[in-house]
Amino acid sequence: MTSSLVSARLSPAASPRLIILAEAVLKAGATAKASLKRRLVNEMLSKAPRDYQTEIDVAVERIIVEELTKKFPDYAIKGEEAVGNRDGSAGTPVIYIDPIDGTTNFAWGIPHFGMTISIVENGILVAGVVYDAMLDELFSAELGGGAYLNGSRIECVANGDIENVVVGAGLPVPGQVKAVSEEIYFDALKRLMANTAGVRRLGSAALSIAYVACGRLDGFFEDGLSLHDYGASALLVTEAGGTVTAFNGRPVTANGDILAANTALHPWLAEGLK
Ligand code: 2AM
Ligand code: CA
Repeated sequence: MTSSLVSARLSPAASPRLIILAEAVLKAGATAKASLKRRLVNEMLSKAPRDYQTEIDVAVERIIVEELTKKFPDYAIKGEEAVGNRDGSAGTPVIYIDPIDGTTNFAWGIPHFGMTISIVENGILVAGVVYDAMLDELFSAELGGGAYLNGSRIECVANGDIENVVVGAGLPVPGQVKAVSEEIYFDALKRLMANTAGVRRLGSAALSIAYVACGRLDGFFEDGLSLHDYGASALLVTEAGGTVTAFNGRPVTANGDILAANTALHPWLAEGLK
């Protein structure tokens, strides 16, 4: 895809480096899409119980790393699969890559996974892309530049009408919930089932949070995420006028408990996680 075709899918004011992130993720997306199929457990690596890695997680990260290493020779790289990780000198920007977010979906052949890259500069998220290769949907955002889906500006839908919200949430594997007790977490899910229009467990935190940014979900929470998973999408939500915090309503920490929602709904969701 030529640079001008890629640019047409971003903000008209997209920086050259956002265009490079988009080009890299689109290129890698073709490989991921073509490789989707049901895999058996003995065809994968288990990084930990219930935490899988397919050969495609690695191959796709390699494609992204090769592109970005050329274009950003002095940036640090932190990929989830550690294919080409490198440190930068103090103060250099850091590129975070999650080649396949929703690896369990991918490994079972379920066509819903995100591919995501973000840039953190001086500790602040400044740019990010999230790509759904199956639907060819490219989400992108830059700090202060708004959030976009395939070249159209997106915004959270300010809907706090509890009976008529749809909320995404992680259904945790054992040990994933740490920010609150499992009892509080499961009570929060029950509260959603009892009061809202529906709860969705889509299986990719990156895409679910991107869905909050464009209003397909009113809110989302999951514990135990890493910056690789949520960085780009968190920037999408804040640039789309939404709110992203830890479960307790304070700034997100390295613990990775993430509560993203439109601003009208966020306080009600935070109340349920107390
Ligand atoms: P991943 O696919 O890149 O591992 C699914 O619940 C979401 O949580 C995905 O975005 C997944 O990212 C993330 N996640 C974080 N820790 C996980 C774990 N231990 N097991 C499964 N998914 C995990
Ligand atoms: Ca992953």
